[in-house]
Amino acid sequence: MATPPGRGAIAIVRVSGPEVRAIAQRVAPGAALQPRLATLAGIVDARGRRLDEGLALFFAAPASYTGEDVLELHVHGSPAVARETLIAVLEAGARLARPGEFTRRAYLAGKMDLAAAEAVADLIAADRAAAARAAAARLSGGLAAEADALRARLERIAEELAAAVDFPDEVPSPDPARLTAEIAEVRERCATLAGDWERGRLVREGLSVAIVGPPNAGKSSLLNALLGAERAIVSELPGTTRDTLEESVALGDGWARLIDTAGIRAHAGRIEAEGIARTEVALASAALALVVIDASLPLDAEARALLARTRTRPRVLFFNKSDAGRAGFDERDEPESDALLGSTRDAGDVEALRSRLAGAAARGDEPDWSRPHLGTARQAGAVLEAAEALAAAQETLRIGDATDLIAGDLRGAIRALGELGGREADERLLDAIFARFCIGK
Ligand SMILES: Nc1nc2c(ncn2[C@@H]2O[C@H](COP(=O)(O)OP(=O)(O)OP(=O)(O)O)[C@@H](O)[C@H]2O)c(=O)[nH]1
Ligand SMILES: [Mg+2]
Repeated sequence: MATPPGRGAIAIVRVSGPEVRAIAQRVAPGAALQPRLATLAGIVDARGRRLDEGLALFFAAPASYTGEDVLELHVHGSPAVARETLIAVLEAGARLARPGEFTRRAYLAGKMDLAAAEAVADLIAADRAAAARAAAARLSGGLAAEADALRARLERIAEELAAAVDFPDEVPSPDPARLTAEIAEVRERCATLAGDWERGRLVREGLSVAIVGPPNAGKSSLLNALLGAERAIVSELPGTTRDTLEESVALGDGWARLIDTAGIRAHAGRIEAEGIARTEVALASAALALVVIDASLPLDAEARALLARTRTRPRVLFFNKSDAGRAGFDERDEPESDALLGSTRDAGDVEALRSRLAGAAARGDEPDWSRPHLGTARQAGAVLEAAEALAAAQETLRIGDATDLIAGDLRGAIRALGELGGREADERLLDAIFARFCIGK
């Protein structure tokens, strides 16, 4: 099924492979299998019963999405008709596609590189316009071309080095200053890719905000207030939230993923301690910390410790429960002078906090999607690996070691860039990538 389950104007069943013509003759006997021509045809099941009248659209190999013969049957969008059509196609000799199998075949047929295939999955998964724009720009395959170009430059250097080692009398040793400059240029391009990836992350995933603070400070209440929904359990008992809980919320032009966490305290039971460990992970990986402190109580050692250790990172401070007092707020130190004082129960206070968060979310502007950019953590990992290997090569050259000693690092970078362009993908990697596709793609 190429269309989602449910009722709609049309439903599309798609078949790909060498048997497509034979299958078409069984399920849509009247269809003219002329490439790219939609014809009206009766759709029949294995017993010859007419299921529907629909459009048959045929693509002849290799000019199709998968590079194989492809047939699309467009039937009326009733779940029953769609299902019967699918069964008819299966009875005629097809089998169900595995997740992402159409795109996997397209990749294996050389129709697209791996980065473009991953962009297809991202495009389908995109739920915001900016994320869709980013994925759509990657369909054209600029990333693989960029990776190949960088790889080719490194390969030239590696060959030059090898020649100088193999034929020391004929081939002069390459000039280290020139090598350094060339490697620096490739590394620079890797750094641009990595930088765009970080900025693009904000667009794709939203700003990640970890709501942290001592138990009972009102973190879950704040999550609910920002969402406008009673999503998290709130109670007067400290230690209510045990596990992290994540919800998305629109923030000005951008959006954020708010992560409610278990309150941090030293003496916690076993389950609560496990929750606090998760809080630490959330805090470490979030772009922004939203630190919530009970303003009505004097600052205790734990609150002070949390304030101190979040000073060096992007954070927004909210002293809560202002309706009950402000002793803690008044005791705060100079680095906390920009903290907000308010209450989760006051709509105006929540709005003030929301605009403070929106300021942080908007700070990331959309990268220029027209230049090659990374789309997945896997690709970012490959770029970082290449950049690290190049940095090591640069360092070797800087301390004046023999130039041929950088050959190993160059090879590492070449391999990583090969992976980035999808040239060195093995079965396991392909399985992992295509597993996140939906069935009909
Ligand atoms: N007076 C007052 N009480 C509040 C305010 N916000 C939350 N509370 C109360 O504080 C208590 C704790 O709220 P929670 O939101 O569960 O606090 P938490 O930080 O998530 O707590 P843990 O999950 O246990 O770490 C509840 O009884 C809330 O009703 C506020 O602005 N003013
Ligand atoms: Mg809570």
